[in-house]
Amino acid sequence: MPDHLSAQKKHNDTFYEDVIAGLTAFPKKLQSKYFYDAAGDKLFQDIMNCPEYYLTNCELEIFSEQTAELAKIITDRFPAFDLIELGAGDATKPTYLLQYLLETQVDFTYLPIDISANIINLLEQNLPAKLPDLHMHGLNGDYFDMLKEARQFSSRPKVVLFMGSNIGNMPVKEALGFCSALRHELSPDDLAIIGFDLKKNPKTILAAYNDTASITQNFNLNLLSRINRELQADFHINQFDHYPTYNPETGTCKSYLISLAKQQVKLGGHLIQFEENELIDMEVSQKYSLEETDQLANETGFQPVKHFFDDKKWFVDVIWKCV
Ligand code: AVI
Repeated sequence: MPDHLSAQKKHNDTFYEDVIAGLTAFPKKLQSKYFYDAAGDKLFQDIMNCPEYYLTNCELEIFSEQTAELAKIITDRFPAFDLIELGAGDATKPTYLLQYLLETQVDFTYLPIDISANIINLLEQNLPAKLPDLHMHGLNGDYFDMLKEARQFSSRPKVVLFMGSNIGNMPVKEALGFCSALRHELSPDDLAIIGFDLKKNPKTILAAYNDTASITQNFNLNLLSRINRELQADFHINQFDHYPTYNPETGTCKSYLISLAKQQVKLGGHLIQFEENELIDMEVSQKYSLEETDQLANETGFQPVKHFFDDKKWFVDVIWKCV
């Protein structure tokens, strides 16, 4: 079997195994990393344009209005470095930083890492047209495998970007493990720039995951459509409803799909039974206080250097130094 086909098969097998494990567990659970097929990517773009979904604009404001200050923290420390972005997406936000670094003739290489080959290909096609002087090298694969690879071909100091509150899609314990693992791949004095969505008025947070145009609902339901299509299941999509929640005590925002009837779903050799009102746990989007982000740094081998806020102080990009 050609390499790309065997990689695709392995991906499908893992997807199938994860879905079966999740839907035979109690409570039922699906992993939000599977939201992002082509339709899911498009729906997420639409979410980012929803008036209620403030996160993207807040972080865009930070990167577009405080670019020089952000750059200075890096360039005061390193004359030359690698700027590594985890989960690069379309690189809209870091483009401000990339452009500024190029204009000020800083010596750096941009290394976007993404699990999606499609995203890396698009970046390699599109970014050189926007930023012709940019040195870039896209890395397609798992974050930590690719960080290891980056270390093998370059010994320059590393600045790792992990934006968009992607860290919020991990439960707090997993975020601790993630930050420790990230620290393990870096060297003393290297930097990490991480975007956290901050605790705020609970109604503002809940509205961001409960938009009036129902795009977030469709984003969640799209995973059931994907399972139908890719794993030959027979979910009746209109028999499930989106139920977002936010707990202001813990900062945990969670989305569920609720079965509107007692029903069963065929999936491979399995028959999955749903009771009426039974839930599928779909996604966590954890919110942090500033103190909690500092604590996360201190517990995982980093030291907070600076906090960059948007005007409303709804979002923070923290700069952490490896100790
Ligand atoms: C990608 N991630 C940070 C988004 C979030 O806010 O948790 C995904 C998302 N889910 C629903 N809306 C947006």
